[in-house]
Formats: sequence, C-alpha cells, structure tokens
Amino acid sequence: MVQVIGAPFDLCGLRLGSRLGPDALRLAGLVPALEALEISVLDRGNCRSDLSGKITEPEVRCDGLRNFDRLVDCADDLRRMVGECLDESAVPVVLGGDHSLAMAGISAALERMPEDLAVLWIDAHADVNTPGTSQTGNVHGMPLAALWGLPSGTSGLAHEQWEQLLHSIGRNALSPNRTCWYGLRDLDPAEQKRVRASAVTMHEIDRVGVEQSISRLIQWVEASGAKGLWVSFDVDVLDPILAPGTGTAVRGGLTYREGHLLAELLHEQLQASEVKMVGLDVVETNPLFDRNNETAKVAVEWIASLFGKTILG
Ligand SMILES: [Mn+2]
Repeated sequence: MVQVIGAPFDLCGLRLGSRLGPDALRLAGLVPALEALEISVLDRGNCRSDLSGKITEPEVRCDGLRNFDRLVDCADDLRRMVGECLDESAVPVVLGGDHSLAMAGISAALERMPEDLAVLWIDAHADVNTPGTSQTGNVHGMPLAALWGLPSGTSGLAHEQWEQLLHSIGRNALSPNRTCWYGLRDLDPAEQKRVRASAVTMHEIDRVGVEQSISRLIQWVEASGAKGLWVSFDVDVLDPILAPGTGTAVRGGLTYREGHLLAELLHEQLQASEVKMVGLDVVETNPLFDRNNETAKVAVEWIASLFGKTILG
C-alpha cells in the first residue's frame, strides 16, 4: 500500500514555484499510474504549509536560515503525517516542494528504524552543506547535513536555528555510512569532501553505465547492514532538456532512458534484496519553469517504473 502526501512548500529553495509541484504530479496522473500496477493508493492530501505573509520573491538577504520558522512548522506536520503512514505499514510517497522537506520524512523513518535505515539521494546536488559552508543560505541544500547532525559551522542566529532544527529531527542521526548519492554533477568544495566512496557521479555513469553503477550502490547499502532504504528523488537529476520544470536545473543529467533504467533496476534489485524501500520523496518539480507539465509527467512515469511497471507487464 502507498500513501501520497503533498508538501507544497518552497520557501527554502532557490526559486519559488515548487509549492505547485504536488498538484502538478497529481494532475500528471500519479494515483492512476500506481493503481494500474494493482497497488492500493491513498492520497492523504497536503501537509500544513504556511506560505502567507505575501512571500512572492525569495528573500535576497536574511540574518539566519531563510524562512526558518515556516520550514519548521511545515516539516513538523509532514513528519507527523509520514509517521502515521509508516505506522500503518504503508509506503509514503512525499511530493515536494523543495528538498528541505526530505528531513521530515526521513526523520520519521529514522525514529521507527534508527538502526536499519539507509538513504539513496538521487540528485544533481549533494545537499550536504551546513549553514557555515552554504553559499546561498537555502536549507534545501542542507537536509543531509541536518540528518547527519553536523555542527552548524557558524555562529549567531543561523547557529541557534540549526540547533533547533537538529532538535526537531530527533536524536536518531542518519549515518554518513548509510547515505549514498546517484547522478551528482554540481557540488560545493565542502561537499566534495563529505560524499566520498558512496557517490555515483555522472562521470561514473558515463564510464560504466546505469546498470553497473546502481548495482554497486545497492551492494554498498546491503554491506552497510541496512534493512530499509529511503529514496529521495530530485527531478533535477534528469537532464533539463527532458525535465525543465525545476528551479535548480544543471545541464548534463540523466537521459530519459537512463532515468527509466535506473528506476527499473532499483525495483528489480530491491525485489531480490533483503533491503526494502520504506519511503520515497519526489521533489523540486516547479511548474513555473516547465513546458506542458512535462517534468511532472516524466516524474510520474519514473515513479511507476520504480514501483514495478515494465513494458511487458
Ligand atoms: Mn538538486
């Protein structure tokens, strides 16, 4: 059973508009696509999200972490909804929204399986900055650093807010040895040092292909002893020619065929593995940058492949 949860929040991203992502994915046919696979789907609607206060432009400057209070409010509600879903033994599919909200779902999963969770971050970006190393102050580039419980690396308001954020995530930190990435191609210098052996970059995909590179990561997750895998999928991992509807586009991403092969192989290999997928985020879909909802459509097709859709059925 799958439960869909929308997180229409975009105040910690680079460009506003991904608040429209959940409905773009719904209107692209997410629920029927899963039901066609004979999966029972419940759409729980959206989590609470305060976008009031006439925020129509990203703040250019701020003292601390951008729109912090609104993030915490939204993340708390999303954590509760994902937690209820996990307690009902369903697989949560969280529709973003910017990538900062991945902290909420993953921390709910960590609370329930603190010894057994690994995370696969499928993204052009590593998202492992701290307030001290971020060049933008956008929390959507920091969720893994927060889940790891890294120190803020700064002082003042941003430090205090970071401490509050770590507290809200709870005491179960995600281990860096249980975190892996796929499709990376745009990292800050501080991030390059943090990702190391468990990252598949576009360079590796060019050299060895999707099949060998994803097999290596799944073997790595199995060797880590993890029993559950949270998949966090940022649509910007796809090439912007194919998926232009995102505020964080980076050229040189996965092609349509590579993206689908990745989803199909993940499904196939997890079916054969002791490691099971416990939850999924699909984030950073921004219809304001899209053409004809193509990005949401390709994301829905990707999700269907991840849940087992094949050409021959
Ligand atoms: Mn990204």
